[in-house]
Amino acid sequence: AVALVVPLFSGTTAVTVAHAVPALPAIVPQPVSESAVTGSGFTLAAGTQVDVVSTDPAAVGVGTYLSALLAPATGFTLPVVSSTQPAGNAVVLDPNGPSTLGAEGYTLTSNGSGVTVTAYGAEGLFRGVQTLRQLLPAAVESPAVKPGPWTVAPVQISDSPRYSYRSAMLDVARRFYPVAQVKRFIDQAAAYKINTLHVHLTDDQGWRIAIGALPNLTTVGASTQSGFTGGTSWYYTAAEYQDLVAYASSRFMTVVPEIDGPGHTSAALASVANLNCNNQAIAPYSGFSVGISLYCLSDAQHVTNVSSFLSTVISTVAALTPGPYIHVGGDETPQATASQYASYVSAAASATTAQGKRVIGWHQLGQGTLPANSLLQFWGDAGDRSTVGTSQESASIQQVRSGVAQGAKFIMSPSDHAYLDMKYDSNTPYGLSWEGYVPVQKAYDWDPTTATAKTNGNSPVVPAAQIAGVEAALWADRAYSGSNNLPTSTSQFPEPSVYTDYMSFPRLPAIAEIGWSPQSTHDWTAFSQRLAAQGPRWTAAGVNYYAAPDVPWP
Ligand code: TNX
Repeated sequence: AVALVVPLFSGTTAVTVAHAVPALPAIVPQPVSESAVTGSGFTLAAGTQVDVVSTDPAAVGVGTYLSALLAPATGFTLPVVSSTQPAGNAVVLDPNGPSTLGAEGYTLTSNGSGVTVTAYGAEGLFRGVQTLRQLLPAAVESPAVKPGPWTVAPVQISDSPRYSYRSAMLDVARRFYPVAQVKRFIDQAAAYKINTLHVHLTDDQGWRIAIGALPNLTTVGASTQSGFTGGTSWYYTAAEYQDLVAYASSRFMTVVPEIDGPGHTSAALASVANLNCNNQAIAPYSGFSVGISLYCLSDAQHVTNVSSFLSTVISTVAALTPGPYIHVGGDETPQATASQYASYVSAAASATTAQGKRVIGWHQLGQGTLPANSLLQFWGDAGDRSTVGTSQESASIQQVRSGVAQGAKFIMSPSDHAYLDMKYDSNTPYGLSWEGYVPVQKAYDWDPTTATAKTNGNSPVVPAAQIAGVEAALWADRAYSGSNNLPTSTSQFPEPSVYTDYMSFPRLPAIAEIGWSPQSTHDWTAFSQRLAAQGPRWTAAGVNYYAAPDVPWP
């Protein structure tokens, strides 16, 4: 840290200090350590080089990404060069830092003679570049040229994440998101150092990924959304999905595809007859209910049918997915007996491990036998609801306990804090409120290590060592309106970004900070001020955020 001594008084006369101690730049998520540096900072010019101290294509790619990121607002096309001995007066990206930084850690030094981001490889450089963005004026996020000057605030940062799994989920099943809209969300999430995109690809209201061997899944299963029927292309072709995966990877984000089951399966049951006990396909579903469907698992023949279906689907999806995980769902199956549920877990787990992938499931999956290295996603209530202590809550605790005992790691997405589809307050035009309202402070004020505590008499069910990270989940049951009053035709669809922006900003950055920043920095007042400084960035970028009343916007 650089000590700053600023005389506030000259003789006996109070003077206005022209160059006061700079407030630390407002960065979200809060870095591990951040200290002020004296001086005026480094101002980018048209010829400023982005100097990557490596020829590794991934590291050079981060340089190219940074140059492209800065181009629209600055009007500069900063040249990206690779040198072994950077000359200063540049933005230096050095991937040759010590291994102690880990895959995602970085240091960032910015002063009058330049900016240096040092990491142990390209991924850490990318995370550091997201911090660098926030050291520039808000207008840098503008898609059109702005006047500048483009001065990087002087600061010294050393940073690395609390958790390695920091995810955001899109429910493309209830509301179909065109590829461009998913990419937009990827960019928004990456800015807050989210490193995983969970895509909820299947549900009652739609099946969104082409499976070549089962064409009905898209001709029939993709024709509906929540509230709408008649679609012909509400799904991703294999090439579109691969394009999404590649785009996410360019933002150092892993895609986790979810094929939900054995419930939430009306789209599959409408497409593939032998998944139904009477071997008759059901009608496609476009309503708003949950807990309404189940694969037939009540006799050996149908268990075989379901297993074979899952093998086909999961092998197809796994082949398109470089990431290590397949999410097999497992939530909300009120009609399943214990043995039917166990058959599902077994079939889904074998189909997944057969592809060399790791299983993720909603925490209900803990009831079944999990393969080694599985992850469970806790979506229960972290706290203060009237169902605490009821049979529903204790069933949840048993499922979580069973997962813990099997060695599963947990992704924490407690619905009363991390569900971005919950309304902020009674005026929120979209979303649901079954878990109560989730104002920004509530999205921020929780800790993963105690998220299962209040469901268990204040003692956490998941040991800290078994927590892999966090997820912000943006369900889309009510992506058009909070009621069933929908536009009357699909031509009146607002872009998904209208909903996504409003529900995610400012709460997604709150969950991102829970995942990244040390618990010792957790402080609502400080966070709300740093969050407020993001508002002008979202305005510049055209993000339709909610100017929540609990945040002191500038
Ligand atoms: C519960 S959470 C669901 C989803 C809904 C969501 C709406 C979970 C695993 N299942 O099917 O979309 O509530 O808030």
